[in-house]
Amino acid sequence: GHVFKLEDYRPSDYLIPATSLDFRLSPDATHVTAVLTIERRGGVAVSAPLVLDGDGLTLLGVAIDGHALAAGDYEATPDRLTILKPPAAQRFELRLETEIAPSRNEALMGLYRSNNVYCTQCEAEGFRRITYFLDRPDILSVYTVRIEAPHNEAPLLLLSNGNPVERGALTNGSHYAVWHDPFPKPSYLFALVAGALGKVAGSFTTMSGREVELGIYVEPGKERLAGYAMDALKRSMKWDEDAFGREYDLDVFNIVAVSDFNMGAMENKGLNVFNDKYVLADEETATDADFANIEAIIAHEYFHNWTGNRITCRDWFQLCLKEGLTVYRDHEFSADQRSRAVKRIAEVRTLRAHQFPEDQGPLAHPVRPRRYREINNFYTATVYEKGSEVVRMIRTILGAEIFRAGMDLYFERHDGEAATIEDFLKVFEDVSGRDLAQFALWYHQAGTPNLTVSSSYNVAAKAFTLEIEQSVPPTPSESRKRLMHIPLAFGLVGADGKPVTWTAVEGATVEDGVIHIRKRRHTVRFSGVSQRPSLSLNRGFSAPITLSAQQKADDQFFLAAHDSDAFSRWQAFNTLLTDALIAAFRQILGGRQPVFAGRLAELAGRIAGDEALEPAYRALALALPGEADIARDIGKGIDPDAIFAAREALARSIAEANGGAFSALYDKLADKGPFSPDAASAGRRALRNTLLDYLSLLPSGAGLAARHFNAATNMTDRAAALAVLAHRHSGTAEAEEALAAFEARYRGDALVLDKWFQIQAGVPGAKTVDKVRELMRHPAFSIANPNRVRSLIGTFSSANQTGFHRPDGEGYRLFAETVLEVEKRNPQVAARLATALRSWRSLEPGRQAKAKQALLDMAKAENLSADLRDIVERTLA
Ligand code: B3K
Ligand code: ZN
Repeated sequence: GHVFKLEDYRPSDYLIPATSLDFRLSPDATHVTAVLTIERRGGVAVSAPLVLDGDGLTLLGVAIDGHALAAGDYEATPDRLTILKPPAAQRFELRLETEIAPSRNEALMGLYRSNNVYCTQCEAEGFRRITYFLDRPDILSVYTVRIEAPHNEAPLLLLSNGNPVERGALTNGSHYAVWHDPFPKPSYLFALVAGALGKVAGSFTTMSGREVELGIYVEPGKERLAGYAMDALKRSMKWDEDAFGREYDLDVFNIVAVSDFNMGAMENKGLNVFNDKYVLADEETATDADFANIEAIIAHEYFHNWTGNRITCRDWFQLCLKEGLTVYRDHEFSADQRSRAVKRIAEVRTLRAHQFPEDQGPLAHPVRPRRYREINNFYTATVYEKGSEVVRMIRTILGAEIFRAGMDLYFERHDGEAATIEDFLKVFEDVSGRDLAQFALWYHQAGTPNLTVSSSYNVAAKAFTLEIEQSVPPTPSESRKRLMHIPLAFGLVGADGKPVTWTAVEGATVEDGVIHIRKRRHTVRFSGVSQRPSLSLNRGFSAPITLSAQQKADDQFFLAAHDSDAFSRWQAFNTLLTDALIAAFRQILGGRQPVFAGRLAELAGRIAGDEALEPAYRALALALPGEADIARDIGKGIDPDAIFAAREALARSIAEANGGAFSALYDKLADKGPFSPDAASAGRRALRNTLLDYLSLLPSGAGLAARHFNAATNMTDRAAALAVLAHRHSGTAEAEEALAAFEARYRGDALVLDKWFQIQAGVPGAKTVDKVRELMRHPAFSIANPNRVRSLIGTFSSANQTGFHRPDGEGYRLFAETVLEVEKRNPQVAARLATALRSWRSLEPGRQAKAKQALLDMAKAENLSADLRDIVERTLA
């Protein structure tokens, strides 16, 4: 396939200042008339052909300025329309008629039908499946959209971007609506929705006193499940005014929930389209994690109105300009709405679980890539999550006030434009007077930097010295790396837990608790240090790096109990757990029984019972590193069965040492009073469910989990108990009964049954492959629905280490078969699934060979889509 390169960017010869679309909707033959005002850019030769993008289109007619074109005046294929000799006038009107079949669109890109509702998904290149266009983000156009549909096809509702202009009934049994969006936007932000949907209405008064009408549209009958999303939307609108001075700009803001969607949600101007999983919630059907995700994704899409829509991207290489920045904004929002410390720990866990393996494997790419074959494969953890960390580092380096001034300048300078990462960095250079050239490598260079740190204390000289060395491991096509600017937040902690002071420092710039690493090696010497401190490093996870610190276990234990930085305190305990797990893994491989230091379980007990700590924090601290986390930290020669055994052994040793205390605390934390999804209540449930997980390992643990399941009054507790039963007591009567009860209770509720699929796909061990095969034949399963596929196959391949990596390769075989089956309909979802094999080279040789075979089997399949081919070939390279 074609390789797109950043350096090949050049502005288009033609612009499209205005676009008028007329849809006559019909499931099998939707008629689209596009009237495009085309403008030749100044200086471009009159002879320059106008080349428009298409994708599988049927052209019915083409006219310029009212005259149908003759056969020799244009060339049309399903994927391209070339106007060979455009008029000499600088401006002309191009009229196109195309016909499309939404009902047969299973790729869920462009215009499709979900549950009898027409909807669109245009990012990144779906608009060209609707009409021929200059389908690139730097072509900004003002859209007017008319939608017409028979009443029985799309009763009630006809929506598009912008403000409603007009609507009415026609004599032929159809009705129509006209929408106008005054803000010029790229085609990827176009949206249309039509169908029978229920509405939840709300309103928001903006900071300047304008009234905005809010609408959330859901499947009729599900309106009462949209209340939380509506509340999250209002809080998001307020927060963006308070935190960034950003006001909403249209008269209406609509959100539509659909049940077939390739990702989480989409920020179309004034008309966000959501996967219903991220809208619908009540305590009976949604977990606390679901509530938190809904809040975060509603916020994320809303925040795109400024970071993405008002200021968009010049080209798709700049994707992180909108995504990394908007993730940063939604992280800050959630931190303000909930607990900042807990949110930060959860973010870092996600980054390490998803971005680190990407950065350390064959799919590694810079936050701003320079090459792609299929842009849909670059909506990655690197672009999103690492992209957010890079913005966070800018704030760390400049300070909150200058950062805000930079953001203000960004909005002022680039409103209405399609911008670049260089534009973004320039505003911060301009407001701060600093040179960010070295910092910019965070955008340009792939790979997770590592810092090796050792420290020494000289009593006589009262000097504390750090030896710091940076390295960036090589990544595909980038073997030599340049030195990065790494803002390393730190603290020196005294024996009383208080900060240790120093009088002078040399060897690096140190400002506001941050050491600025810019060279390969720094010897940082603090003088006037009156006692040997414990060293707290990368506080708040100030930089997305790995640390190889020669820290004594005693210091880690001390920091795990006393560090004033909540993140680092969590990190210290997590590092102790990881070290113990890696040692146990090696003992198991060596045929020995793992042994754990008693003080680890003791500290776990102390953290669990520490009333000074938030319950949510305690829950996160007690959650052992996941099997994939442990595998990543081990790095190579991975035997998932040995990792599983090590983790179970540690969990058991913690449970056995703390049984009585955990049990008492478990009883004390039982929910009293009515359900509330707020962060504090969710934190108590999280802690109690974490304790249940430990207690279930003790005698009569299955009975306890079954009681928990039966007594549950909300989905958080019910799903947690079901997971404990299915994962730890698989095959027992208690587990079987609970699974059956859950299925019976939620029969007919596809979104909730996804949890049932997910839990079963996650059951550790060799038997799960067959169970997954069986569940694929369950009436609630559908290979055409992305949520179903992700719940069953996605969970199995990315969250079940022992099941997926079954030594005989049966898990990989099922996986490869299913990915190919999915890809016949939906290449994008198939390609995303396929990334589950990205770390295949870190497996032990036997599994490695079988995983490779599965990749080769996929590679040689016939008619492979560009999406899947790109992932499979890069993974094998
Ligand atoms: N911008 C969309 C993602 C589109 C993915 C296209 N393959 C959602 C978001 O990040 O907000
Ligand atoms: Zn986004």
